[in-house]
Amino acid sequence: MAEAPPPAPARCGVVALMGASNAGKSTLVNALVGQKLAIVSPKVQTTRTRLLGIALAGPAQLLLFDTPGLFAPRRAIERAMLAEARDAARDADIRLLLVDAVRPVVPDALADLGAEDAPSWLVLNKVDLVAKDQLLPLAARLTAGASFARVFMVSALTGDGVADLRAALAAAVPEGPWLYPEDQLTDAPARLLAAELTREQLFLQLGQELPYATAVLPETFETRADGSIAIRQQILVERDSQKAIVLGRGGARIRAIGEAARRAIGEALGARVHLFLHVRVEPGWSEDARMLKALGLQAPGRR
Ligand SMILES: Nc1nc2c(ncn2[C@@H]2O[C@H](COP(=O)(O)OP(=O)(O)OP(=O)(O)O)[C@@H](O)[C@H]2O)c(=O)[nH]1
Ligand SMILES: [Mg+2]
Repeated sequence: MAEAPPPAPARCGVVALMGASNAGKSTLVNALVGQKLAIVSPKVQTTRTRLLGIALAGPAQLLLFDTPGLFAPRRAIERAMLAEARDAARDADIRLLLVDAVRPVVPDALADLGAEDAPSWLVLNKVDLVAKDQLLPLAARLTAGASFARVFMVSALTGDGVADLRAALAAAVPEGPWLYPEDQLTDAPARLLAAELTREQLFLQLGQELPYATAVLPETFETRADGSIAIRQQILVERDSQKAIVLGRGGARIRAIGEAARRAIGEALGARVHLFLHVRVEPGWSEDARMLKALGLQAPGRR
């Protein structure tokens, strides 16, 4: 038998996905990993914490940080979200600036993100929605006066260009041993991913403003003897009136949210899931350092 060629040296690096809210960062992390980890919605400010997605590409392990979209923060929770994005950028080997090709916004905050020594790549996303002849002028405008090492055009939704981007990242991250086992896709525990999937339904099923008044707190997560998983979560709202809307007439809304979340969690965990949701009024949770910590966000000023 012929001897196998020597294996290529292992590579491993941190990639931070940055950009305006709604640019498609979470969709792209899922596409690069090849599995849904990060929640996605048509509303802005869906992602609240840094989420690690782990992708494999040949000899490379890519540690992809999905981050909250950048915007001018007002509430404590928003300052904590911005800090999450900044921290991810600081630790990165490569920063991807994701720009929605339909609404090409580059947040001001990206000018002073630090880590100037890490190369930044421009990724134009949602190219499925834009005529091809508009893309080159747009890329030229965005790169004028900026120092992007590379430019990519992708559709995170259709997967167009994603394999090229993954391969380029794999070739660009430094040589070094993999930091996670090869079958690990994220460092987030299953109970947190499950809470995020419930939060995704709040974003998808509630009106424009209400999702921002809500959070999902994981309570218990138990595997039963029959292999099914029983999950209890609290949905936090700020006021009684919001609780009434989340419950809906005769409890119809919370049932629909619970049913969709239960299905999504079951799919993600590959198990039968029993989901118990409890809506609790917690005035001022989004300003409460203790509550933000329980939700996986460090209160700003404490880091
Ligand atoms: N047509 C199209 N839609 C996309 C593409 N990528 C993302 N979207 C949609 O854009 C919306 C926002 O996507 P997200 O992945 O949640 O965006 P995000 O940048 O993570 O947003 P925040 O977490 O709020 O900062 C969703 O409705 C996605 O389905 C794409 O390539 N093409
Ligand atoms: Mg997101």
